[in-house]
This record gives sequence, structure tokens and C-alpha cells, in this order.
Amino acid sequence: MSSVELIDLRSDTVTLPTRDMLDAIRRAKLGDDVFGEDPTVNELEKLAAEKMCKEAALLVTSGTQANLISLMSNTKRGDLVILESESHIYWYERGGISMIAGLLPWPLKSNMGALDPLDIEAAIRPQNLHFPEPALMCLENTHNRHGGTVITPNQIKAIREVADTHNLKLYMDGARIFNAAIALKINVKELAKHVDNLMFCLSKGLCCPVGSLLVGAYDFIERARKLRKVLGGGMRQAGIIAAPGIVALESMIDRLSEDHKNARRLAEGISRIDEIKIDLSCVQTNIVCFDISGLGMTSESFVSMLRKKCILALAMTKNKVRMVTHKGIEEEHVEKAVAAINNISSEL
Ligand code: TLP
Repeated sequence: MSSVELIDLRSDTVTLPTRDMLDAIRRAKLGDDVFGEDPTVNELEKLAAEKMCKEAALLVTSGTQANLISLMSNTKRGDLVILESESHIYWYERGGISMIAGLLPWPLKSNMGALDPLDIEAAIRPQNLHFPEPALMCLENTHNRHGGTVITPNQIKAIREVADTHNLKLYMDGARIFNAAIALKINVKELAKHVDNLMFCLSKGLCCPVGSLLVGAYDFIERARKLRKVLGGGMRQAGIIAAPGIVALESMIDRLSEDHKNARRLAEGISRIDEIKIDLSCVQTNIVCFDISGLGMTSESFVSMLRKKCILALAMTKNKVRMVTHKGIEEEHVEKAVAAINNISSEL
């Protein structure tokens, strides 16, 4: 990235496929995946299931589609779903949970994305003619709106126990699950083992152009495959999407630690600017969120001032701004971003 180019910190979704990925796309063996005949898709799904130590996997078009399909595959219409009040499913998916899946979301507040099992227990009402049936618990790891925070296998296990007591399925939106595993320095299987099923995205820090994977038991994935068809997500020569996914799972996971180091550098730089509030304890992976209300402007105007300095960021709320590190963002870009924020605050 040269100095005249934009430094794009809006999301890790802006990453482009690597040369190895483009080569893999060119070489990929293809077939019709709706007939189950694309060898590259089949290979990716097998690899994803093995990585998570689950029975089967399904390639879908996006994280949003993966979440919607999981909601539908784990429940029946009219059921109640317990989720975290800042979760992606609740905030950013156009209400598909209600509009399409016909479910009642029951949001609970958490501590940095980690739900308290006691709060879950308290939210589950006794069986009664009047109440919807609770069917599913959703977790998010890493947690986007809490700033990329991580939940540990022990925290997941404690929630699993509540889920078991009440016969609930446990699902994890693991869009950035490999970031969580890298941050915790554990095998991703440790994070997958206490949930019934989960999804992860190829198209974020792993740099693929498209795609997410749903992983779980055979019967869950079989239902998910039918639901994917209902939602128009049955793809034909999807091997061109799966091929970079295989490269990602084989070679792009460990480098996420670079993104985490850069996020930390960025957060520490920002923390030295008096007018800005940042909770460094939330900066656990590749997301950095900070409060700019001390600058006396909205995050929208802050973000447009930054854009004039060639730095792109996202306005999350009226006062909160998000920056995400990813492949292509190096230490020098972090320094430029910190300098640009410093300039804005000293110009005021
Ligand atoms: N998140 C995007 C935006 O939608 C906010 C981002 O830039 O972070 N779960 C989580 C935890 C996510 O962060 C996202 C994407 C999704 C699901 C949805 O994935 P896509 O964008 O592939 O539908």
C-alpha cells in the first residue's frame, strides 16, 4: 500500500484474494454443486468439518446467510431464540430472524460479549401455554460490536450446561472464530466443541472474496442444505469460491496474529490522545473501537474528516468509531492513522 493510497480500516471484509488464491481459482476442478458434484466444494466442506471436529459442513454465500440458515435449521417458526443484545444477528441482518425465520429474538445484555449463564437461566421461563418455546441460544465469537472481544472455552462450556438443562441448541456466530483461537492461543476445536453448530467466514481476515461455512451434525447440515436452496443460495460451479477457501484454511490463519499486533499498536496510539476514550481491555483481536465524543463532533463528521486524510473508518454509533486491521495494513499504516487522528484533535 503506497502513501498516496487510502488506508482502509473500515473492515477486514475489504481484503483482496492473494496470488495463491487466484492461482487456486484458475486450477480448481469444478462441477455442479447443487448435484453435490463440485470436487473443490466437497474438499473445502470436508476440511472445514475436520478443522472444527464436527460431522459435516456447508459452503454458503455469506455470514448473514449462514446465520439465517442456522437459525432456521435449529428451530421451528414461532420459537424463542436467546441472543446477545449487541449481536450481529440482532443488529445487522435486517431482522431476518423475524422476517424470514419467524422467530422471537430474546436479547440479553452481556459483559464484553460474554453472557452470564445466570442471566440465561433467568430468561428461560417455565413451560406455559402462553409462552413461546425457547429453542436456541446464540453466541458470537469474536464479538463485533463489543470490539472483537473473545469468549473462552470455559465460558462456552458454562453456557452449554444451561442449554442442556433446558434442552436448547447452542449456536455460535464465529464469523471471526480463528481470530478468537489465535488470540487465546488454542486450537479452534476447543471453541467449537461445546456448541452444536457454528459458522465462520472466509471473506473477512482470511482474505477470500466470498463465502462462509456452516459446520455441525449431519442432520443439521442436511436441513441447512435444503434451506440454502430455499434462500436461493444453491450455487453451481462454486469451486471457484471454495478454492481460495482451501488456501485460506491451509495458510491464512496464523497470520491473523499480525492483525492483532497492529490493532494493539493502533489502540495504544489512540489511547495517548487526550480527547479520545478507548477501553484497551476490549482490544483483544483485530478490532479497535473508540469514543470520540470528547472531540465535540459526531462520529459521522469525524469519519469524513479522516477520509480527507486518506484514512477510512466506520461510524458505529453517534460517538463510537471502529477501525479493523487486516492483511495489507502494516505498522506504517497504523502510525499514519494515529497521526491523522492526532491532527484532527489538535486542529480543533
Ligand atoms: N460484519 C460486517 C458488517 O456487517 C458489520 C463487518 O464489517 O464487521 N457475523 C458477524 C460477527 C459479522 O461481523 C458479520 C459481518 C457477519 C456475521 C455477516 O457476514 P457477511 O457480511 O458475510 O454477511
